[in-house]
Amino acid sequence: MTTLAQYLKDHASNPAVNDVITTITEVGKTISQLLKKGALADILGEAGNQNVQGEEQKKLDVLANDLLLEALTKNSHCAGVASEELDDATPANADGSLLVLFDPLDGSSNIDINMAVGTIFSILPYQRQGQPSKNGDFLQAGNKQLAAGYLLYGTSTMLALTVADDVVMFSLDPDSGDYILVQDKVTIDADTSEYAINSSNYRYWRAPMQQYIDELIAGEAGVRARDFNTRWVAAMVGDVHRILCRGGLFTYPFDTKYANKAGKLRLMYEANPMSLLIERAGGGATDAINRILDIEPTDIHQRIPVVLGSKNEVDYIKDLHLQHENK
Ligand code: AFP
Repeated sequence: MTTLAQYLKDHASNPAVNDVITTITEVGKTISQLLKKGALADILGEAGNQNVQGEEQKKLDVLANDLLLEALTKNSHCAGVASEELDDATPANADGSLLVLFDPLDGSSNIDINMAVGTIFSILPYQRQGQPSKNGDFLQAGNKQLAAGYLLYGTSTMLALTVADDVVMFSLDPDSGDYILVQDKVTIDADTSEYAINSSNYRYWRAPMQQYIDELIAGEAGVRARDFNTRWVAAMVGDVHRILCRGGLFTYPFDTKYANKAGKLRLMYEANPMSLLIERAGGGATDAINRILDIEPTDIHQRIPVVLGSKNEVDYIKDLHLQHENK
C-alpha cells in the first residue's frame, strides 16, 4: 500500500508543496471526524452571520475555515491564504514560497442533511518572497497552479490530488489515519450520457445553454440520438468526484441571477483547482467558450461560469455557444 507521504516523496518535485499538502490533509482528518459526529458535536446549523459572498455561514463553514487558516499560517512555506469565507487574503510567512486558496467546506448547504461536502484547495507560487502577501499576489491564472485537489467527506473520506501530470486518489483509513493510494492515474472518458446542472435556473441561462439542455432532455428522439441522465449533488466536490470516477458533464453556467452575471461558482478556489484536476484526467474545463485555466483573474472572489467534464461534451457546448455568437 502507498501512503500519501510516500506518494509525495516519490512524485512531487517541490518539498514545500508536499509540506503544505500534508498540512491541509491533516486538517482534513479533523474535519472528517467532526462531520462524522454531526449533530452530536453541536456543529450543525447556521453560524449566525454572512460571508463575503452574502451567504449564510454554517457553523462548520467557520470551523473548517478556522482550522485550515490556523494550520496554514503556521506553515513556514505558506506566504498567504485566501478563503471563500474571508473578505481578504490573510498574510502568513513572508519568506514562504507558496500561496494557498481554499473553499473550506464546499456544499455546506448539504451539512444539515448528512449529504456529501468537501474541502477544495489550490496552491500557487508566491512571487514576492520577503514581502507580506496581499490580495493582488493571488491573482494568477489557474495554469500557474503548482498543485490542486479536494477532500470529499462522503461515506468514506477521499482525497483527489494533482501535483505532477497525473490525477490520483487516496482513501483515508480511519483505523491507521493514513491516506492510502487507491487510484494512481484517473482518466475521464471523452463521451458521456450523464450531466449535472441545477435545471431550476433554466430561465436565467443564455440561449445556447438552454438549447443544449433541451437537446439532452429530447434524448434518443432528438438530435443527440441517445438518452441522457442527470445527477446533481449540489456540492461541486461531489459532482466533480463522480466525473473523475465515471465521466460526465458538470455545469453551473452563465446565470443572470448573480450580481456580476457570471454564475455562482468562484474562479480562484473552486473552478481553477477543479479544472486542473479535470484537464489532467483528460477532460475539458471552460466558461462555455474559454479555457478556465487561462482566465486572468481580477478579484480573489470573482465568479465564473463553469462547464467541465468529458471532453467531447465540453467541446459540443463550446460549438453551440460559438454558433450562437456567429448568428
Ligand atoms: P454551498 O457551499 O453554499 O452549498 O454552495 C455549493 C456550491 O457553491 C457548489 O458546490 C455547488 O455546485 C453549487 O453551489 C450548488 O448551487 P445551487 O444550490 O444553486 O444548486
